[in-house]
Amino acid sequence: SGPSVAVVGVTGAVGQEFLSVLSDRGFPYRSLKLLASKRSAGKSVSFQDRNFTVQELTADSFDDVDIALFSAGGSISKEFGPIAIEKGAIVVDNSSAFRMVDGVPLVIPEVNPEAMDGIKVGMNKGALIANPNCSTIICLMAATPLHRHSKVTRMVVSTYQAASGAGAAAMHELELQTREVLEGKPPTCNIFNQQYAFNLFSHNAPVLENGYNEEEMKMVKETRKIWNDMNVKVTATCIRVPVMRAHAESVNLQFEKPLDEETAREILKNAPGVVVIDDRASNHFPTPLEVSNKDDVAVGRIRRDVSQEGNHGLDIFVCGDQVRKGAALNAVQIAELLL
Ligand code: 11C
Repeated sequence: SGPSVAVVGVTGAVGQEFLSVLSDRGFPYRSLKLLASKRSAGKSVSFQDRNFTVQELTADSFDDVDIALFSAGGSISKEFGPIAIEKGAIVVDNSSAFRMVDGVPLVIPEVNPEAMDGIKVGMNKGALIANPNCSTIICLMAATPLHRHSKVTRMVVSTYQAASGAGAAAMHELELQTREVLEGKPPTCNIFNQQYAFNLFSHNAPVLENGYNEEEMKMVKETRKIWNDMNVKVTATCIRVPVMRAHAESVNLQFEKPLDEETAREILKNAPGVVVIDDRASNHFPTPLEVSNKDDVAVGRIRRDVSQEGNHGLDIFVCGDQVRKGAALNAVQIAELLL
């Protein structure tokens, strides 16, 4: 029993993680279809002690599909998302293609589940729910519980983003380059056009007219949509660092009403999906390695911003697994809300 589920882009880093998360959470399904490009069609994937054959994604793939989890890039979502909806499927889309479209819910289940109210399997029509950008999800998992207590008026984010955000090929290139550099060889630069191992650089998303890159503007726009607050001031600087699969973010928050650091720490300790790692005595704070393959987002370095009056500002440091909470887990949690 349960819905019939399709995974689109199953051979990618997030696609593979969809399978792990579905299994870990015991997601109920009556059938499972694994879809990918023609290149990957025919491959065998083992899942829950069964072997599945990857099928080529075509316009006919969505007959009888209730929930389609998409993570195959924006152009595939744009082409096949509307087809899936037309066939009555509910699409949970990990790409940026539809996030900012009016009427498309952009959901982090711990933050704004109400945005998808009324969308359920069995409602006899298709729909699409967008999964936010991973940097936005990880940031808002920590910032929202504080924002609910004392409204955030301005947020300044600096990211330290892992290879996984650019896909499995980028993860492979980081590993390869690390080996090459240690062996004194010139690093292979296919994905980023510059040395990644033992280096860091501005996020690879295209730079826009205003000098921000697309990743930074996603954080600005998606935060406003998720918080349903067009006035919140957000600015971001996004950097790619040579870390495998978890993003770190420094977040500076300015509040309308005072919020002291002790209260903030208590709020975060009680927030679902958040764990506080904030041990000043032993200098132990969140690290990408510590959150890798974990569901929870870790928060630490919780401190009063000394540049602001009284308790109107806080600095926090957040780490979250980009492939898991930043993508696959969040999407599967959305799918759970559909049941
Ligand atoms: C990264 N967040 O870490 C990006 C990748 O809008 O879903 C995903 C881009 C997106 O590089």
